[in-house]
Amino acid sequence: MAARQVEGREIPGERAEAELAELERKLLWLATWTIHNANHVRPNVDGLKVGGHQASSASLATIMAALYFRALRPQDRVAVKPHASPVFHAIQYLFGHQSREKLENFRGYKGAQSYPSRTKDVDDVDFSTGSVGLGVAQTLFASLVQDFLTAKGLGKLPEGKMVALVGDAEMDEGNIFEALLEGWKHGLRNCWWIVDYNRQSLDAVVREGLWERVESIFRNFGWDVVILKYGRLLEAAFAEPGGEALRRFIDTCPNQLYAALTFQGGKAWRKRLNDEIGDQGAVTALIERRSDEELARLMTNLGGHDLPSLTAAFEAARQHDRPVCFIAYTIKGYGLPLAGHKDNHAGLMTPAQLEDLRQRHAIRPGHEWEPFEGLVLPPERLRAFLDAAPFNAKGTRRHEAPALALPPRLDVALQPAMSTQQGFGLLMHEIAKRDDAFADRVVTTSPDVTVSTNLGAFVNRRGLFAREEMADTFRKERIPSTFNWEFSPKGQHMELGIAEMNLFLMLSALGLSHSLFGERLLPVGTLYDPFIERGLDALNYACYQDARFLLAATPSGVALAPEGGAHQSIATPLIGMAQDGLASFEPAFVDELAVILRFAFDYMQRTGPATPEANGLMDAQGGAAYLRLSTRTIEQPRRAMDEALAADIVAGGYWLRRPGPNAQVVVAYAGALAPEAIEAVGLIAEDRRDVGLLAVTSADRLHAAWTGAQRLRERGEAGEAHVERLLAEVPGHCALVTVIDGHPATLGWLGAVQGHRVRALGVERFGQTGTLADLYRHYGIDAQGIVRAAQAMTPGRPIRHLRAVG
Ligand SMILES: Cc1ncc(C[n+]2csc(CCOP(=O)(O)OP(=O)(O)O)c2C)c(N)n1
Ligand SMILES: [Mg+2]
Repeated sequence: MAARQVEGREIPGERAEAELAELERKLLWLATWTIHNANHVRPNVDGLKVGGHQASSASLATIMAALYFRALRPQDRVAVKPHASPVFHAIQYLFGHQSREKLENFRGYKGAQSYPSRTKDVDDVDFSTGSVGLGVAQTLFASLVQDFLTAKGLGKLPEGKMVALVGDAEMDEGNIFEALLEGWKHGLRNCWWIVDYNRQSLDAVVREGLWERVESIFRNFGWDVVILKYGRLLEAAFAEPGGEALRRFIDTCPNQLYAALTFQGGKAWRKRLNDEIGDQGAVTALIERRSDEELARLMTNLGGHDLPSLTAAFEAARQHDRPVCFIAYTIKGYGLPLAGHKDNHAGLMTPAQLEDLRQRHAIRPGHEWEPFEGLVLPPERLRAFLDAAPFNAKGTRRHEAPALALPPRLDVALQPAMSTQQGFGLLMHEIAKRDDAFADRVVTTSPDVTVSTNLGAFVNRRGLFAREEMADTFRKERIPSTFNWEFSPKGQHMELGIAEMNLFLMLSALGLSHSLFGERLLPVGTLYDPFIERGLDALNYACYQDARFLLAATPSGVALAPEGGAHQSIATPLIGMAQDGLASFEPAFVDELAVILRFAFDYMQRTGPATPEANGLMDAQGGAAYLRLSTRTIEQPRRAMDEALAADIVAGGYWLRRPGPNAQVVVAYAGALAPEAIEAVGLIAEDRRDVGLLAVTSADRLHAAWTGAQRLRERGEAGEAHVERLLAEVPGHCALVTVIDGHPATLGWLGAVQGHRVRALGVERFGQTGTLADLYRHYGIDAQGIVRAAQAMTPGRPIRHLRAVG
């Protein structure tokens, strides 16, 4: 076959099949050796064995060879099944993007990661994987982001395929199906999911006929389905006399039995085939024409292990932009003595088995890591082939995009009383009115709570995104409505269905746009705070990938009092503190929110080196931001926002009322409980001296910087955290009463900073319906609750404003 031109670069045609086959063998060896080395060669002090990689990697080696060495283009992006990470690292090693040192240290400290990681690995990982199902869905949302950029004429690169290598057991994860539905709504294109149909999961062999369910689901959602069941050897055998009987045997053979025979090998296949379909005629002849070894090879020549079938299927799919699900039949542990055994997930080859494999791959001791050791073709030819592989032609593929200039302040007209949610809506509306690149790059998204989280005004101005125009029928019919729900390619709001997993995966894809596609977007997602927990793993995943986005969660705490416990959030402030990659804030007032919002848009775009060791904060590197907001309308302070106050708000707290030198009590509050804290301080102040009031805008940042400062001092360096400076003013005998509409542990640690006694008030139990006043009283987070705590903590006469508890 003549050489072909692909994107101006000549790549070899049929001639290259030999190279491809050799490198596929090499991947199997390198992946297997990497794992073996990690278990048997490198001193393993913990005695921890690497489970789950050897057999899983072997399952995907052929598919990955076909993809990376032939089918993929530089603009394509891939999420690799977690346990195929050794194969991925081996590919990058052959391409020259991974070091031998890191492979030798696979799963070790700072070695190649067990599961491909965008942030921890050095070898050009497109999407991290690990928590099964998430990487798969991530490719779908990345396709939608690519479409968003294309529609706006922003895509500098040719459109790529967003590819997921999916373990068949991953299909049990519900988030995949939630994503499918969303993809269908948005007219998904350019997305390939390749199911590694080895019919095995971690514990078991999968149910019969799973592929039929999978096929019909995908077809229902408008995907092409390509089933790669038989390799070319099998197809040729089917064409021989008696071949139809062989095909029938395979098609009706239960998964368990097929796996067991694969494990047992050629002799077992011969016996079984002769017993079941032997006819002393054509079928028997077909079987007997083959040696045991040939028979074993034939029977395991499934589509997913057949390079020509795979490359042809990928080539055909590249001719159009429809989403494609490939169901590739494979064998877990293919090419290894573990092949097919139902317990092989944690299986590891013994040293003796490894020796046998070494001999079969012609690897000399001491030459295990050499890229072309044991291969037949000359190294120059293999190197030339790797260099010419289209995927690798442009080297690694991380992009960068400059930060967008932000206005010096974000402002909004303050009303005497308002809620942070209302303020958020107004601030976003002000942004929508702007005529600059900053406003044009904001992308909002929400899981069916756009209007109820106050994004409506932004969306009215900036429109909803769809690849094709769609008019708002209510508007066309002249039916009055507050909201203009028009879709167009110009729109900047991605409307999602209710699934919160999809929200976070969408934010993750939008928030990686600068790195994946070279175009910076400023994603803003809104949801009800309690439903963060529904999408928590996807939020964690987004942060793990270092996606940059802003999350506005509202309402929060018991603010939705009449809706009951199902709509109230307790744990989210602690999630905000504990989640790496996410700076969390809980402002009380709208002027604080304006400062924080401006900071968050800046923080999202930072690209400096990681500095958490130095000061506990990620202020050079930046990250995502989470604003816990409220629907509660509260009185707003009238004050000038000077630079010092703004800096304190971003650092996490400031004195609303400074404690005097003899202070007996300090009340520290976060968020919408400001009025209760202010009222309580007024009541306490009549009977206790010098009472202070500390506004906490970010427990997360206060805590992180405190930890950082301690670490610095332990190393003999200077460091003082903002919270240490704030509390240094408070006399040692003074008591702290902290209060938050959330779990009390969020602020309870404040007592440890300078050794003050502390009583932490908050919500610990599921809520119930009621008015806000009812619930604040019920949880003891009303002014009386705060006064009661203050009295119990401090000596002196009874506080006269404390009512007897009835
Ligand atoms: C959310 C989540 N749950 C559980 C696991 C543990 N786990 C890792 S792989 C796996 C199943 C693997 O089956 P499959 O996807 O078919 O891949 P194969 O083992 O066949 O290579 C499980 C349960 C995980 N990584 N993530
Ligand atoms: Mg499997």
